[in-house]
Amino acid sequence: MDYSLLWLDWKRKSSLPAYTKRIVGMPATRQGKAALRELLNGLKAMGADSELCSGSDGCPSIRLNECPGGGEKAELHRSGEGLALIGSGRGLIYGVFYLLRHLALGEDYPEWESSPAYPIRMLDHWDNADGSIERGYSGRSFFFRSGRPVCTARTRDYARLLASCGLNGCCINNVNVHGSALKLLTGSYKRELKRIAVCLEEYGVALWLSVSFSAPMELGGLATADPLDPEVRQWWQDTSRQLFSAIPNLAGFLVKADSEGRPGPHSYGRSHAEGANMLAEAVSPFGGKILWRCFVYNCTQDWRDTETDRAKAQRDAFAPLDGQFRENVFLQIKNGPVDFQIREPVSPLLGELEHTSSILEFQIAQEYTGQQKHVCYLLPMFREVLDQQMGRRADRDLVAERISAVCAVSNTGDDPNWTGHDLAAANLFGFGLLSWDPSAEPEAIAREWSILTFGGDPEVTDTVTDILLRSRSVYEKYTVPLGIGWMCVPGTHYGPSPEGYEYDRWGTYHRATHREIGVERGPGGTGFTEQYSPALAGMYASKETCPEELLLFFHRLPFDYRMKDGRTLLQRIYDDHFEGVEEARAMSDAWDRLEDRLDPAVFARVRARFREQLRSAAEWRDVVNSWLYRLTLIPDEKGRKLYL
Ligand code: GCV
Repeated sequence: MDYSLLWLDWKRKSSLPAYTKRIVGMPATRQGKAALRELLNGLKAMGADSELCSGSDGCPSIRLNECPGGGEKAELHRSGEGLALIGSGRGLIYGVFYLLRHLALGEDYPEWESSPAYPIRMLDHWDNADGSIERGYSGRSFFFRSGRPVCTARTRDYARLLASCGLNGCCINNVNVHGSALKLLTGSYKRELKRIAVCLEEYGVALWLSVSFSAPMELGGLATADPLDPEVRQWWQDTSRQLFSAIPNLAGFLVKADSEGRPGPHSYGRSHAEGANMLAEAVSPFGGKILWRCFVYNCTQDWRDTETDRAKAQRDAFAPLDGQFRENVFLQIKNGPVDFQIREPVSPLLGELEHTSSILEFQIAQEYTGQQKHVCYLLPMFREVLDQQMGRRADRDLVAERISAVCAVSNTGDDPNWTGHDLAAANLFGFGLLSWDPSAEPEAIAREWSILTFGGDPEVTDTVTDILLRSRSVYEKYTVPLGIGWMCVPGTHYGPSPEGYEYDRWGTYHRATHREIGVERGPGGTGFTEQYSPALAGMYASKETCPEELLLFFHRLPFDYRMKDGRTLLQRIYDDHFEGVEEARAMSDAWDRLEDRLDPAVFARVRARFREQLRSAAEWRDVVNSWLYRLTLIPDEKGRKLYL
């Protein structure tokens, strides 16, 4: 095998509870059998001498009780000296992985009765048919090779990894559908897609496909893709019927329409609701769902236009359509109003929909957060989003309670360690756990992931957990603190370029002059704050009550603005950059001290990534600070060097 099994590489335990010796129960379904196999293999790897028995004969045992149906609930109960694991085939899979994880953590008798918070918990791959991955930082696609989908042993291990942390779906191709990926809808690749779907299905992972809105023209030879055109509707219905009947376990389509140049209903004067509903109608007879992305904004903005505010675009486009979507449509909403920056407020659209299902989209691919060369543990950010009270309802008002599903842009590729940076796998694992239970604690997740991945050496666990928990704020400090965002190199989005996007068309401006920086988004500015409930709008609109870490997202401020601790805004930005680099160095040093406690190959890989992180962090510090110095001619109060 040329890849690792990440946290599923169970480590040998010096002792295990007596009940691990006997396994009782013979699940009937394919998923139940997979659960049993995982249990036996997992226990064996941990050193248990388990046997499969027809009865417990009064001895402690693990009993698997498979219930009919396909629900996801899992129950784990004490039963005498042993354990009973109860669930459908899928439930047993989640229960077995939960049990194995807890045995690996050295925790005996985990009582557990759990259902996932959301019925859809998935990863979105931005994999292209040629094997490249848009915003991929860990090798090439393991779903596509030379223009065709492929199913390999890795597909199965991927399904195991997903199920083991509670995930139940993946969309295997890029939302920007081009090249031979277009043909995934036709008969050309049905055999391969079926193999992938069947493979994923064994672990309860559904297959999703991204589709192009203009497929009826690109593939069907029609003159239009107008969603109200009878021939177009028929084309989608026929295509969906053929696809769903050929591919079991196909859950539906993901669509990026009228976004960043992708085709969509607007070209025909139709609304997003008309576009999405037409597709929803086509997949509805097969239980299919449509995930319709809300990442819609003007990407050809003139930078001199100060009226248009990209942050406002999604709420403006979709809130008026609330209630117009069919019930099998989910609006897919990125966590922030702009685009996966290290710090953004929560998307106001998440507080708007009362009659439409939504799926919250995170990005664990670290496009703007260090591209898996920098360590950046994203779970604290995800929890902040899920825990945000939107101020729109008396109850069930948290984002976690308002959404109906969750997804994340995947950070995996065919690198032997799956995620490029070994520590980035914590984001994959953690996103899974959080999608099952949005109240899961980032610190507990980090600790668990570290133990499962590196073994139980407390020094390693404490150090790795500490690095992970500090990493987001460290990254934020040396890159774009205070919510300013977008100072990265255009196109690649790696490394600093403070004015890289300033005079471009993407609507992401900070408009810095020698006196001030930031976009005013309060009522006296673009009015973006008004998109929130009165409580949030008021908080963000005032400089005094706006959370400091978002100050420059919401406000345009002079460089001599006094922060709460008395420093000027400029000095705070200088300081953050210096501190961020020092804190990155401290994380790297802490890793170095683990040298004798880790597998040498893993240690060396992560050390090399830390070297690059330190180089890049220093570059960010020097480029941003010297740019600010040249603009303002105000030196650092502490007399540090501010120019390259
Ligand atoms: C898949 C950002 C990324 C694009 C991505 C887009 C999206 O703009 O840079 O690569 O396209 O988001 O989410 O659709």
